[in-house]
Amino acid sequence: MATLSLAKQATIPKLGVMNAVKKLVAVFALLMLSLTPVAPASAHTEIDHTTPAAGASVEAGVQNVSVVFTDKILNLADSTEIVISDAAGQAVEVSCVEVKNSSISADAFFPTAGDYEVTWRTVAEDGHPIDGTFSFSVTGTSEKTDFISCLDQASQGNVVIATPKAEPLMAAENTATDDTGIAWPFWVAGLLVIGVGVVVLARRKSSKG
Ligand SMILES: [Cu+2]
Repeated sequence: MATLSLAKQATIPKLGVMNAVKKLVAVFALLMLSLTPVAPASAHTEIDHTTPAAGASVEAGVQNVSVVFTDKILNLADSTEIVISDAAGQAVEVSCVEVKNSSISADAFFPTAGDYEVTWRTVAEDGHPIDGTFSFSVTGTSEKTDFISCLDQASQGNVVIATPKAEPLMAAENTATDDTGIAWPFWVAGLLVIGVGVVVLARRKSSKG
């Protein structure tokens, strides 16, 4: 028995273990290369700016609320939505919702001071659904006198009226999110390779001692 185990040890030279570790590192590097999305010639659509700006303070009354993207967004049926909620989570009435070229825009009436959150979703020109939220605050108070419905403009040109929903969307990210389907296999593969590496090193140590 003792001789067998000794013979076994002798057949695993240190160099072999080092080569195995090197191979694992190489495999990991290849995995990283194949799984890391290569930046395409045209980057994914991102937010250029919003109005009001995130964190900004605006006066009570009618305000235009918009999300302007770096690229065109797709004007598909029911693919775009913008919901403005007050601090209590109640949806604020919006009007004149437009999806045009690279922006989502709506008018909203803000009667009282407070914090408001804008939740939006749309589809980027490359077909990726994108969504996000941003917040701003309102100061002062205003009477609802100058808020005119723009619903009549629905049939004009490429203006689309998105029906605001009472419930804000579940998405709670501050920035535009893209498809992240590539992230989890990357981490699973990484952890697997690290795990195998640890086992190999542990075996090497135990074979030494
Ligand atoms: Cu994209």
